[in-house]
Amino acid sequence: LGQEMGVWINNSDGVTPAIGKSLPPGYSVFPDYTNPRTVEWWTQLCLEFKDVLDYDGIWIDMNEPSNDLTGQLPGCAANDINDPPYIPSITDHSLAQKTLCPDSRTYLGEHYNTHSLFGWSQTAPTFHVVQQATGKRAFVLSRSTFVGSGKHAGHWLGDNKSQWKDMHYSIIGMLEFNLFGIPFVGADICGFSSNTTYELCLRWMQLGSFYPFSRNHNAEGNAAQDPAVFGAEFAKIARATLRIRYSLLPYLYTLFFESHVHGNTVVRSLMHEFTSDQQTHGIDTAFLWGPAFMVAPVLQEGARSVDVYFPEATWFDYYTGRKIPSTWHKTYATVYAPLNKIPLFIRGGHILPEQAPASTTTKSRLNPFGLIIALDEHGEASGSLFWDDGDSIDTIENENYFLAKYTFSAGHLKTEILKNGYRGADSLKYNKITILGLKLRPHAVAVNGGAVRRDAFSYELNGVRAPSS
Ligand SMILES: *[C@@H]1O[C@H](CO)[C@@H](O)[C@H](O)[C@H]1NC(C)=O
Ligand SMILES: *[C@@H]1O[C@H](CO)[C@@H](O)[C@H](O)[C@H]1NC(C)=O
Ligand SMILES: CC(=O)N[C@H]1CO[C@H](CO)[C@@H](O)[C@@H]1O
Repeated sequence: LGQEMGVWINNSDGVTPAIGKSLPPGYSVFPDYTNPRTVEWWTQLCLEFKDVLDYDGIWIDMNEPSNDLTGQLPGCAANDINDPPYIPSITDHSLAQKTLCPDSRTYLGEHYNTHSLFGWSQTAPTFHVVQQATGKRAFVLSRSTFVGSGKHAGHWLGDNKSQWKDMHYSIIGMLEFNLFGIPFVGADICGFSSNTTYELCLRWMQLGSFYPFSRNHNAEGNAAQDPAVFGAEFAKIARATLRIRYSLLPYLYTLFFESHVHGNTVVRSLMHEFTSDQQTHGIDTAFLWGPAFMVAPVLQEGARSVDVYFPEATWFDYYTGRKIPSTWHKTYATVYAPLNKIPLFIRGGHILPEQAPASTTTKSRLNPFGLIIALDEHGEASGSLFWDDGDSIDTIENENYFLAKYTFSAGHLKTEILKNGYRGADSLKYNKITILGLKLRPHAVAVNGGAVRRDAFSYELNGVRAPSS
């Protein structure tokens, strides 16, 4: 059909298709998504494929476009466009390396000019056809992206290796892609090529639990690396870390709402939040979810502690809720991180919505909500919650969502409903409100003026827990 419709990238003659080698077993042609005819062809095939396999989303790969040969058959002609005066420092010093010859013809012009747009041009049509085929919000994952791709797809950081330095680089890649406007990003957890090890994979499961796009992915022929394969202890640790991710999903989802509407980053560097603190500028070993949640993973083999930099702010240990001593501010502090723990911190001044996790989000989204209220030095905090049905199209444009703003001040939590357009939120409850950083002993708690029973709240002062009576 593609041949009949003339949708391939052509050789420089403009009529014969470029033939290279992508995935095995045979030779490949390369659809030219800059051509409107190709979009028609692709749309038709994706719609038909829905009847073969009932998909929710489409993962588009090898779309650099990637080719196992240097240029298509029989190789690139010697001319100025294939061998321009300047070639960046790339493998084989050839622009055709692992792709097509620069003088190949696409609808929008020579491949020399459109190469970086191959993945981008495939992304929007894929997004639209997934929505057409499923009637739901599309999930598209693309290996090749360009400016603007974030509107239609997420991205994984490509074929990394199961090695400690690649795990570290993944933080840099994730921070960069958030600046590029492609916030739904992550690397292949435990590494893609070569065999992983128990400890690397465990530390990567912990870090990867906090990638916006969180996926353990392996190359064919490697030793298995899924979280169940290393035994019960490993599985228990991976499960615990993933449950933290899933319990904070309402916070993460709200950050995605803000990114979608205002262009904010979802994951950001410490520099992004503490710009005037020069010591934060070089930090690529820790990162934040939005303004308020710091992840400081272990990135070295054998390490059982992490040196964490705490910018000037109130910080709480996520696990204990205890305040980080102010003597640790603006300096690196050594934080204990045994194999079963990834250091996590909450920044005072912020309110994070949470929800009890479950094995799928279909189930967890019915669970009660909670709030983590982390107070700043003035005893204040604020935050918000965006909530909708999770998979219908254009809920923001159609105002089918719930949006609440929380403020805590002088011992009072106030919730303002800014948008009340999602009926599914009506039946949801809060069952746990955690306040970190209270300076005085709470004598009583009231909700909308009505006293809360003494056995429904407990508190801890100076590390001593007062039993609920
Ligand atoms: C490629 O060649 C086909 C004929 O094989 C033609 O229909 C199509 O328009 C050509 N496309 C480009 C971009 O040259
Ligand atoms: C990786 O593990 C697989 C499966 O256990 C094994 O066949 C392969 O030889 C290993 N590769 C290396 C480089 O050790
Ligand atoms: C070997 C390899 O391709 N490593 C890549 C893994 O992913 C990071 C980004 O997360 C790249 O920077 C590496 O080049």
